Amino acid sequence: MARLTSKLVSTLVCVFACGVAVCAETRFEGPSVSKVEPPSWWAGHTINPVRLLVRGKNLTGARVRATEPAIQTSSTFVNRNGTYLFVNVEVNPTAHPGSYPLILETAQGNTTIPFTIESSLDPKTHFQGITAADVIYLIMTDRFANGDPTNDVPRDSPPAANDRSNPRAYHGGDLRGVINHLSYLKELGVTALWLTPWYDNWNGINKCDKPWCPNTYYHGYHAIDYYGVEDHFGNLADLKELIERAHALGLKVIQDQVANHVGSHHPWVTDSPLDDWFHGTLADHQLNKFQNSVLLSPHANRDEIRNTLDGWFNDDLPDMNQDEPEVARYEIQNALWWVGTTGLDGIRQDTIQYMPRSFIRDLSNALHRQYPRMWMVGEVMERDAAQTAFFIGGHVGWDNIDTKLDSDFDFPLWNTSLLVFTGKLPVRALRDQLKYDALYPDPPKVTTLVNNHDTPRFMSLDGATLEGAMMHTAFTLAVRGIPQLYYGEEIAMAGKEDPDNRRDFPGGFPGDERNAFAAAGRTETEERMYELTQSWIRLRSQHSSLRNGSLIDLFYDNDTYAFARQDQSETVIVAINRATQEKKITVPTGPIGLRNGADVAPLIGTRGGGRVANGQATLTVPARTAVAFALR
Ligand SMILES: [Ca+2]
Ligand SMILES: [Ca+2]
Ligand SMILES: [Ca+2]
Repeated sequence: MARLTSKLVSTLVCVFACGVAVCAETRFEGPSVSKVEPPSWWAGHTINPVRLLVRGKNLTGARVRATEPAIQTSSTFVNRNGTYLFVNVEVNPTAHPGSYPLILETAQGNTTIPFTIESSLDPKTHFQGITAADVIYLIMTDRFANGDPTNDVPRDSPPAANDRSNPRAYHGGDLRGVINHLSYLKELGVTALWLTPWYDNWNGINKCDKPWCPNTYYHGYHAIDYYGVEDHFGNLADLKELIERAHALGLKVIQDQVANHVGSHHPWVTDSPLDDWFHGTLADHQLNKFQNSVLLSPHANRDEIRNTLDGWFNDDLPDMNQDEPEVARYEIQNALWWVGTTGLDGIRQDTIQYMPRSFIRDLSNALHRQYPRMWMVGEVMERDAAQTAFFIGGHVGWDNIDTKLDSDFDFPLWNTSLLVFTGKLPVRALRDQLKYDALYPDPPKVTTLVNNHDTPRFMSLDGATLEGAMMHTAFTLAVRGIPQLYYGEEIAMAGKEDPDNRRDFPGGFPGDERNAFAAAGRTETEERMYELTQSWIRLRSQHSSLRNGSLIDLFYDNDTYAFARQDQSETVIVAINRATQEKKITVPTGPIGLRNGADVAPLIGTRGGGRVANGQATLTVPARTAVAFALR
């Protein structure tokens, strides 16, 4: 990476034994640099100085100096092995973009640390944040579309690592494939894309005698370089192009960040920057027992809490120690570097509850300080709303910490909706779950989901029907929160547990028999699901009350749930009938402030309307359907 200008110093070292001197020439090698993190920063940034982590060799005793007055260095620290160096770089607010190499000197020689000041992206059109006006679409990059077959088998990757017949191998999907299908996503109506992690992962293939082998890290959750783009997916230029082209179409982009752990092939695992960089070592660490509720309880014992925060997610995922200030600083800078470098609009933070709440707060604050609209959603994969509500920002927990986390996923409501629409719970369970919104400081800020890459697809659940999938999607798009779809659910794709739920999108890959990105390539079932999804997204975009309105329960029983969404300008009633016959339900209109004679106009799912009379409206809801009415 750096041009090496080291010199070799030789010294005669003599050992005296039995009065005889034995001498040998020892050669001391000069310093070298192989990695600088971050490689660039900005003038006028809220983080100043930025702290660089430099990887190299023979760094012991190093001093670092700037070559230009626009930047200044301080607080250099070198680790015991002389393989990592930390240094503060203070950037003068008036510094111009350009190259600002630093000089690293030891007694044995010197070398340069490459470093650049970048120009800042326009905050009007970047870093936009996510709101309830958005509909998020989750893409597993490897499984969506292959737009560039030349990156399918990187040079150091064994051919078997790229194999579409192995559900745990790379299948060839990439950033170019997403770029090529932006118009499909625009047409569907979604407004934000969440891509699974694009950090560089190891290119090899794991072999073992277990059912999950051979496997690869096609999913991206095992980073070996927090500043690199996965070479199967493309490069940084492709990523920047994707984000600019998405923005040009009015689509936002969300990065999947994984601060909790890295992959076991990360160079830090065999040579750490600091002894406490990770919780434990590859040979000696705790495994997380996932007793997650101890994180919620003020009465939990310290050992259980430490196991949940410090234990490795599995033996293959070394756990980062955010209680070490150098780790926290590294990770906060890394999060901000991706935002500033690419202009992305939001972050999904993986396994967020396994990191200290003080770190979640510090990360959220740093993001908001630099990018006021920036948004981060955390994965707290729990079915208990008390647990998810504990982690969302806007309120102080028993530990006196407000995480400031913008959003977390509403797994409790997702779980209830799946059970309802596969016939395992009465429909009124939706209302019964929503009553726990009392636990959230601001319920509309949660992120609702139809499914994700860690959950079986709707159509593969016990009791699944197409009508059930349609009601589940319609409900998710009509209830409060920020809805998140999962690629393929809009065409009712099937798939059981991971990795079966990550099948290739039909038509995204060379040689596919048909192309479900186009209506002509979709089956009748796929087309019905696509049109239902598109229609409810459109309805949401046309009605402010569905995006931001309050939610008022009107009617609930074993087969039916009707609720109003209401804001200053309008009222929409959503009614869901799971029964196999049409139902007429009578709802009170007084609580939503409607006078007799108001018009009940069908919006979606039915043609039948009516008028408010005697303080009531009677709604006709066809069998196994979700419908909506406007009240005027
Ligand atoms: Ca490819
Ligand atoms: Ca790779
Ligand atoms: Ca952890």
